[in-house]
This record gives sequence, structure tokens and C-alpha cells, in this order.
Amino acid sequence: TNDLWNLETRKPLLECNPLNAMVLKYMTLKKTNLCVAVDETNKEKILQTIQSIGGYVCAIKLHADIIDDFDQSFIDELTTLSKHHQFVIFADRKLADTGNTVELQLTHGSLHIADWANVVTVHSVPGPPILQSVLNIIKQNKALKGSLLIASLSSKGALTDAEYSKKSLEMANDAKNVVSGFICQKRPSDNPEFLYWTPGVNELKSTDGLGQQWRSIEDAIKRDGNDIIIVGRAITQSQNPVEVARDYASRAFELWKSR
Ligand code: 6AU
Repeated sequence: TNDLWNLETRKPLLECNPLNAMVLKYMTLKKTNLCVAVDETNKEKILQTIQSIGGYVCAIKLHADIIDDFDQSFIDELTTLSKHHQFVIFADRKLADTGNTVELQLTHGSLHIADWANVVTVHSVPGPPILQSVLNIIKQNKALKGSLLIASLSSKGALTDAEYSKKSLEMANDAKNVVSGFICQKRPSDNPEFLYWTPGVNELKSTDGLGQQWRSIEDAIKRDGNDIIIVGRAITQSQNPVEVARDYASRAFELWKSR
């Protein structure tokens, strides 16, 4: 199973999934396994940040529901930037409802996520029907190509214990055409067909005083076995986001390649 983790062997397995094929292409082309969480509330600020760091990321993650002035022009500019810099657009919506509601949340309202996001986060708590509904929308050939199932959360006291992660993995194994990978702390599986994305990374601080738990890039990739680091404030609130993004990307990529 060790050789399955070799990139040459793993590549065709990942490429079976359209979203993972896109992510892997950007990762290898740009030599980065960094996803930046741009948790800003103003579209101009978000676009400026993406413009400056876009060259160092394989994905940009957004919480669209915190943007005060979210509109179609923001979506258009974001999409243009994603093509120019070559990154995946990630909507961290954390869907967690019954199938019909989830289909409406992906396609309607002021956010209509499936029209602009390539990947969305999904909670496993509602069970398998949520994945069938996400698949129904993926099949409509909008921007949305895949989803990441939340196997565990980074916040202190999260209820996502080992049993929960295991059950999330079973759900994903039965729906590989929907689930491209996981949001996790420790990699919940040794299956190389999935990509393992991890938040909770900060080289300077271990908590934000609001329950977030951060660890180093090295722990996230080597000890915990993840593929992609999701980094927010360590980059966006630093004195020099461009320098820090470049540094996190190069360190994370070296650790990933040498694992
Ligand atoms: O580095 P930070 O703490 O500034 O940002 C981390 C980002 C935030 C969170 O909403 C998100 O990652 N996140 C998630 C995701 C990606 O789903 C899960 C989790 O367990 N913890 C977490 O922080 O945008």
C-alpha cells in the first residue's frame, strides 16, 4: 500500500475524480498544496487578497455567507482570477440538511453555490441522502465538480470522534463519484483515491481564543498524513501575506513530496 502513495502510482487514481484531477494539476504545475481561507467580509478586499496570493495556492476557500456585498460581479471577477492564476474555487458551505433542502441551497438563493464553486464542504451527520443530492447537482454540469466530506473538525471539544470519522469514511466509500476527499485533522483512511484537506494550521499560534486549534505545517502533513493545508489568518492577517503564503506553500509542498 505504501507505493500507492507514490505520486506516479497515485496520479491515475486521483484523476478518476474530475475535481481531484483539477486540484492535482494545479498542485503539480504550481508546486503548491496550500489552500488559503480568505475569510474577509468585503468583496474588494477578498479580490485584492486573491490577486496577490493567487500564484501560490491550489485552491481559494470562501465563506460566501460572510461577504456583505456578494453579487454577480464578485463571482465573475473571482472566476476570472481562478482561470488566470489556476486555482480551484472552494465554497465552505458545510451543508448539513435533508436532500431536497441541500439541492435548493446549492442552486438557489443569493449564493447559488453550484454556479461558481468547484467544490463544497458537506457534513456527514445527515447520512447518505445528502451525498445523493449533491450528486444530483454535480450532474447538472455547473461549476460544481465535487465535495469534501467533513470527517473531523478542528475546534476544541468537537463531537467528531474516531467513530464519527469512520462512519464518514464508509459514506464516502459508497459515493466516490460525489466525495473527492475529506476535511479532517488526522487522515481517516489510507485510500489514495481521496485528497485529505486539513484546516487548523498556523506556525505562530496554537489558538485564537475562540476554540480554534492550530498546529504546525509539519504536524499537519507528516504526523497527521494530510495532502492539502487550509490556512486562513496565519496568512491573511500577517504583515506580509504574499511572503507568508509563498513560505507556507513551499514548506508544505516539500513535506508532502518527501512523505
Ligand atoms: O486558519 P484559520 O483558523 O484562520 O481558518 C481556518 C478555516 C476557516 C474555518 O471555517 C475552516 O478553515 N475550518 C474547516 C473547514 C475548512 O471546513 C473545518 C474545521 O474543522 N476547522 C476550520 O477551521 O475558514
